[in-house]
Amino acid sequence: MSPASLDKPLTLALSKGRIFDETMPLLAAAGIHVTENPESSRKLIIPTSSENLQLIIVRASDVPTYVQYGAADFGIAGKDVLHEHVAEHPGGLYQPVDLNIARCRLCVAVRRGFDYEAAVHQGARLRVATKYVQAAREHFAAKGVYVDLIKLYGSMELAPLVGLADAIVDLVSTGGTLKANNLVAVEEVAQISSRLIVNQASLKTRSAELQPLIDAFSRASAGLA
Ligand code: PRT
Ligand code: MG
Repeated sequence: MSPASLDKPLTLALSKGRIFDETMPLLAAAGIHVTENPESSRKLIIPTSSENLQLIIVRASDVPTYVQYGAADFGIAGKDVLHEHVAEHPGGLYQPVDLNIARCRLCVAVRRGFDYEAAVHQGARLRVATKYVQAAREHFAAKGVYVDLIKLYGSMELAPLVGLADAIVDLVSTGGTLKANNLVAVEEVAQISSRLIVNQASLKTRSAELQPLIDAFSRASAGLA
């Protein structure tokens, strides 16, 4: 769990796509600019206008791992990803700020026409496909509903269409993906946004460099609440 070595710039772990895009204004508010775009450049280590800060681009679900082990000093990850990560690997991550970016909802969804309420009411054992096994398990346990969870890594929307599952637990933002696949959201599991996460050792040994950035992100994101 050691922090990145002291002669290196601070390292911020991000995923490309919406989290990268929505983090750029927060960095700009801290006076930091990024000229390279990870969508077009294949670089995984991206410099910034600050000599003391570099970005690394990793899969969204790998961000907590890089930060927990100190390969990145800090990072930005969705609460969906953090919840699953922390359940399996508790400790080592400080989560100081809800950045209010990449907002969406974690929902239960079923095929249009499937009577979810009736199935739950009758105590039917539901087959639920999801990438968010931990959150799904907790949600259905709290409702007292028996489920068989099937772990998937993507394209959850397909599962009810081909008979793999009765329901899915997946992220919804515009609702366009559910609609295009003839699915409907029947329950909200959680409201999701992304949090800043910080390696606990880095926070102690590099706080003079980290704290001003944490404060700037915090101020900029308060405007998005
Ligand atoms: O894509 P990859 O497999 O590499 O990883 P990822 O899907 O975890 O990463 P990414 O970049 O897609 O998402 C990063 C984070 O953004 C997630 O962990 C969430 O916290 C957040 N976020 C916000 C979302 C969405 N909105 C979202 N809509 N993540 C995914 N989606 C997907 C959703 O899974 C569904 O397939 O978009 C689809 C639904 O979108 P709508 O607009 O059609 O409802
Ligand atoms: Mg994705």
